[in-house]
Amino acid sequence: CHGAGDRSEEESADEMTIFKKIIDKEIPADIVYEDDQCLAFRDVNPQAPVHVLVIPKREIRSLADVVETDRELLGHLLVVASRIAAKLHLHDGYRTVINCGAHGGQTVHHLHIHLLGGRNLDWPPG
Ligand code: DGP
Repeated sequence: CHGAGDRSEEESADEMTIFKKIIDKEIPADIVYEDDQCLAFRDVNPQAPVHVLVIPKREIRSLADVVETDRELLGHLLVVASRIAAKLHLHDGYRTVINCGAHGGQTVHHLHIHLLGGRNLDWPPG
């Protein structure tokens, strides 16, 4: 998922990610939820009226890097996304997305779930 062909416009492979800096509170974010395992905050470049990113506090580069022992954490991220959607009144529905690697359009190499809602979303994505 992040081999030699992977290119990122925002980050090189081994740098500390911007999301790690948000977790460490080195840079500000509009945080909507936090617990010991994860953090959720508003996307700086929202693609819908509600656009929240749910991330694990542990650094996992992408969905391609998850292993069996990540099962509980990954499930927790989805449960949190569901709770945030309810809290933000997305009663008409919403979408969760995980971009992975170059073809998936991943630009930040720290696993994250996009939670998008508040408008009718098109399908399929571009
Ligand atoms: P992706 O393309 O799936 O890797 O999405 C990365 C998202 O992260 C993108 O929608 C913009 C968002 N983002 C990038 N930098 C920052 C930041 O510093 N703060 C916040 N809140 N969001 C960011």
